Amino acid sequence: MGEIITIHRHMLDTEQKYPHATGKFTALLHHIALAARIVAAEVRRAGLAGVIGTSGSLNIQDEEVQKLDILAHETVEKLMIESGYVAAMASEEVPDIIVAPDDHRRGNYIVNFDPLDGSSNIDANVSIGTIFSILPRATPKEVEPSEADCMQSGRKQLASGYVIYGSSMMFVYTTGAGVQGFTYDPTIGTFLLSHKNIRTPEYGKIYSVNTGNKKFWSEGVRNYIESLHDKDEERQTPFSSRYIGSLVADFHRNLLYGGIFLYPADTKKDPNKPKPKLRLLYEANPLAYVVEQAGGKASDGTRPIMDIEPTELHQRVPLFIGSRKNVEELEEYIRRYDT
Ligand code: AFP
Repeated sequence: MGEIITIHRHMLDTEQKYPHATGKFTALLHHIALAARIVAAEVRRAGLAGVIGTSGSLNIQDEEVQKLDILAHETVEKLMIESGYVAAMASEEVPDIIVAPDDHRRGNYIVNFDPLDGSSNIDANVSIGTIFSILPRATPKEVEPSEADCMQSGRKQLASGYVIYGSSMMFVYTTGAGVQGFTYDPTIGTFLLSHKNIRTPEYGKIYSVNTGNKKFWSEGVRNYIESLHDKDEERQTPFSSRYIGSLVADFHRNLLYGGIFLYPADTKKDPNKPKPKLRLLYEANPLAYVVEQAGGKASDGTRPIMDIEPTELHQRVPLFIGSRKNVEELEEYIRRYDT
């Protein structure tokens, strides 16, 4: 039997060694893990409690909101505020930033999160997840936190990660010193270190993309995907196609097995203006930090995701993420055909 390391012990032992990891930072991470356990309980009870299904309203991305999205959002928001370590938050589910009350509960960290990613999969019992990004406060303490605090580039992240509610629940995160994965043990009620220092393969043979959008992609992306179907021993093609439609689940599988996840911009809605779908602050940036820390790469096709200076709170970006060499190959196709 290997050494049993709880998430609590790991965070205390490891994170305290880093300059930005104060006790408060570690405690904030604990509150995120706690929020995940509460959300997981709701996800598991969903069928029984009758909360599955759409609530009928639209979120600010014009997508149908499901009840669990709202529950997950409220759980994360409440725990972050009650932790006393957060100044402001941005969530996929609300149009404006959430500012912590100006009392003992206002801290100095910023948390951007997608409370329940892949929620359109809930009814089919497919894996879904929570994604988070932790930043330092950008504005001085003396002023009210503002959008500028949430709209920082990915390079400013202090920590990021995700929780996956799948056949088992996992908490995967980085604070800039590698990527650690913990699996929840329901018999003792805690996360245990199961995936120490995750490294993603340099090159993988899986590609994940919604090929239903193929006609609406750029020539570079179309040609790249086509090339993955050809037989080429050197490139190890044809690749295997795997697409769940739940970013956390698709990303997590590729992180472990190697490959590339793509959500390119497409002209489905406007033939003259390619539009991306995924959000920079609480989807692309946190996963980009994780993948870079695991030796992989995240790009919008021409530049690293984490170098993008945000211009909108709910900004969308093309996302190409996974094994380093796969992402570089894709970038080469974009350079050759789209620029
Ligand atoms: P939902 O949270 O609305 O289900 O969106 C999920 C998501 O943002 C991301 O998790 C998936 O990778 C992507 O959308 C799937 O989008 P398509 O259904 O357009 O392929």
